[in-house]
Amino acid sequence: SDSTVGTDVSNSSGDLIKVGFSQVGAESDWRTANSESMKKTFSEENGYELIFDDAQQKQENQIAAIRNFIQQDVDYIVLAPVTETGWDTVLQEAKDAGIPVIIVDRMVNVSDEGLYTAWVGSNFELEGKKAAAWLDAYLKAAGKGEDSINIVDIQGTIGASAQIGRTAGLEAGVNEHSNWTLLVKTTGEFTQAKGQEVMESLLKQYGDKIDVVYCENDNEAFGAIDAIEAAGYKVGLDGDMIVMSFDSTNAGLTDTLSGKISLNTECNPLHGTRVEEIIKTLEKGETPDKKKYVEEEIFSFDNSVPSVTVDGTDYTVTQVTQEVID
Ligand code: GYE
Repeated sequence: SDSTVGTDVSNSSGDLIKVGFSQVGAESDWRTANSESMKKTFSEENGYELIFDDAQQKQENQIAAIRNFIQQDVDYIVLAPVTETGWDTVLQEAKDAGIPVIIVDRMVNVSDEGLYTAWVGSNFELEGKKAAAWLDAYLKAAGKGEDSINIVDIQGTIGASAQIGRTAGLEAGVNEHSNWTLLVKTTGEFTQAKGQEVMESLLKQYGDKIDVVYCENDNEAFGAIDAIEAAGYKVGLDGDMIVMSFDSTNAGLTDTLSGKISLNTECNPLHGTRVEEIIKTLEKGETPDKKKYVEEEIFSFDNSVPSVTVDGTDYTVTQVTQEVID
């Protein structure tokens, strides 16, 4: 919740806390909601000066932004990393400057975990496993458990934790089913335009052999659905192809309600107050959790699968309604 918004956390001298936030870009609806959440929390009235940098999906821009934050002597650096690798040098520079680095959303893969203070975000592999478990349960409930199923994976930005985890979750599911075939994995870069472009070429290559289109975010799903419909096929559980997606943005859930997206696995973007909690903990001289996962739901068009089990834990599947979207 946003319950901490409005709390004054200015430090004792009355100065604003200076936060440099290096954001990935503006590639998706999820990202827009995430940027809004950060801006809302790190406002002047809440006691912050926010330096917001949009890296346009380029790591080199993020590295330049971090160096700039160091030069401006910010109190905290917040990084939403585009990909996992390649951060050691610049994070060492921040550490040498004595500036705590908080990682949000995707993770970094660094040689020394001491190069960042804390991370908060989603368990992307769990998201992928939930989606695969739903597909298994849905097909069985529909009497298609033994059918041969051809899947295409429209991946996110290659090397991003959200891509790595969601692809791995699907692959684990495919490995458990001798009747599932992963025809191809190809990136849609988490954007609608690329999702559409990629789907157009997949349709040319595989046509109606495709049973399931596993899109690693909502925007890719929007593009893929446009391509599928333009090619004359019907999306949905009673159609030619099942489209699965991640994020559960408003527009994504609207397409889930209409049945165009059959399953939407939530990824929560409202990290502003979560990052603020880490900063407040540090301001008190206390140690925040090194890694913190956000809890997330699963939304489906129909109610044939009430819950899924992943690694021994049950997760409720909620049939989407207009109230859920509102
Ligand atoms: O799923 C996608 C966005 O890293 C969780 O990035 C984030 C992903 C999200 O572009 O829509």
